[in-house]
Amino acid sequence: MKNTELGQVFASIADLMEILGADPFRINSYRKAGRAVVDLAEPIEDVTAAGELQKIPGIGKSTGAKIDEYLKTGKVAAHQELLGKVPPKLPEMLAVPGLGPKTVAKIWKEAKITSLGELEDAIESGAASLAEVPGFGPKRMRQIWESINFMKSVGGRMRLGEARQLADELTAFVSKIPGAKKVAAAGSLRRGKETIGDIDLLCQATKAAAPKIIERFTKSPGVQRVLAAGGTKGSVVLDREVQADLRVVPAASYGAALAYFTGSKEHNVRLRELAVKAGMKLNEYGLFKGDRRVAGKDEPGIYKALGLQFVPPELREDRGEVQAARAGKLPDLLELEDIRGDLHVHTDWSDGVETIEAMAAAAQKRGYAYLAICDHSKSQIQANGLDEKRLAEQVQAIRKLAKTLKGFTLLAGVEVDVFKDGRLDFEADVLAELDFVVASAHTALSLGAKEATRRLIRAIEHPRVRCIGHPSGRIINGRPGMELDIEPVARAAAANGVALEINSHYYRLDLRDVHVRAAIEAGARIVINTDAHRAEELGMMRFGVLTARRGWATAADVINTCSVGALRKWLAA
Ligand code: DGT
Ligand code: CA
Ligand code: CA
Ligand code: ZN
Repeated sequence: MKNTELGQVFASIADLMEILGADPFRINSYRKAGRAVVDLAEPIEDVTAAGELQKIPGIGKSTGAKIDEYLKTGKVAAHQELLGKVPPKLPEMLAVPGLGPKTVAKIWKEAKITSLGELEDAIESGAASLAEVPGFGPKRMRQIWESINFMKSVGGRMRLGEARQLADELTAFVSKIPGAKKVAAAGSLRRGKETIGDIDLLCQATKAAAPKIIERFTKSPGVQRVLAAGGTKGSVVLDREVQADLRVVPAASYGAALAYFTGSKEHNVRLRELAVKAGMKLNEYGLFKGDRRVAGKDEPGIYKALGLQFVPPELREDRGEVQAARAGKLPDLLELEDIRGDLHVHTDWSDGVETIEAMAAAAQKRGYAYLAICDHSKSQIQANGLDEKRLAEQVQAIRKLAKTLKGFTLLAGVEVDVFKDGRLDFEADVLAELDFVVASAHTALSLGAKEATRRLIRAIEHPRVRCIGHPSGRIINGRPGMELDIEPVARAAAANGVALEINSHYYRLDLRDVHVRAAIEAGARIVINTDAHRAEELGMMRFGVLTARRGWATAADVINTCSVGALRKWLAA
């Protein structure tokens, strides 16, 4: 369906008209048409084919004709004409958070700047032409500069853990506003995606209370600019140039809105198709049979009325979950509470900040049954990696402490470096002294798929290795890491009793979701570790679990859901 594309065309027409100084009334009619198309529950193609375009509020004769034209030719001539009237790279400035058409017009007409690159140069060099534009004081310049940098560094997307933090703070704030009943984060954040474009919050309240809630929301701590504040929706830009939207909805449609704004867009499309087939209509207000709302107050009710199992948010990516839910074959996903221990943490023996005792105590406090201390090996010089002698001393210290701990198992392990060719930083007899061996690549991470796969398989085939740590070595928004051919890696892991790690740190989340699923399908076991370098980082486990869920993992697929007894058995095998 072409609703989103068309919505973008109309939004672009409106932006260009605004830059060119057209009649506000006409600009507004295109914005309205754009929203109407995007908000439409049915595919725009179907509505057009049924000759019902003009019935949509917000679509007039002229916008209707343009929809027709777009569906026939894939273009809108008037849009092309407008594009021809501005410098070709001018529209790219509109992508900078906080730069709207009016500002872009000023920058272009008064400072003669025609692209993002020129804008950066002008700010950097303190160009007088820009400083003379009204409204471009030093503060505004700095804001724009920060926006551009943020956009470039992370492609405008922030890491899951960072977004979670901001969203939790906002949610807590909004929950305390009088009249706010339920508050929840929706969008990609609720789905646990590794990066988040913007934060989507939902609040249940009466229509009467809504404007006041929006107004208070725009004054939340951390708000830098207010983009919009209406009767039921507010949009703000937070300190780190992240956008957050709050929508206030009544109780009767809270579940429908939660489902709609949780997405993904593609999952929503599948649900709507099912609804249409069943002679119903699904949108953010509810599931309707004619004028009667058959579901909408809660999410489970919607799935049920569509004849589906409840689909957990992490699965809503249109990766076969709707078909599975229809057949009653969704996996029973792993939960955070299923995790019984962490098998990869660091201490002050290498580059961690806490003692062995402190890490063990923190793990016990979390209710874990076991913990494996896995500090770095000798070639990790900058991380104060252990040589054979210090490793032996550490093993002694761990075993001594372990004897004193009641109802808790402390394992002596190591995170041994895997060299470029797949050999390890320690000899087999050194590794034989340990309870658990994590093998990780920390260098030469730009290997192509073939070499990387060979490298990891060689490490997997080492008789003492039981886990491959952060298999690709990527850093989200930092470096891409090695390309893995996950299937052969997972098959080798399965054959050799090696678990593939999901590293829970939100900088890594490695294995990533689709690799988790492929690895499980190839028969491999997964282990979810935090790689904590301080006690509080044990809390990163939640992100690893989200990633596992996005990879369709059940508790049985994950080794550290086992009891100590079962873990010991697996280790001995
Ligand atoms: P993000 O913010 O890029 O990380 O990804 P999302 O999934 O949070 O996307 P966002 O913020 O654009 O929209 C939130 C949800 O709203 C999205 O997952 C599904 C729903 N949604 C937004 N636009 C559309 C649309 O044009 N059609 C449909 N069916 N759903 C939409
Ligand atoms: Ca979002
Ligand atoms: Ca959004
Ligand atoms: Zn580590």
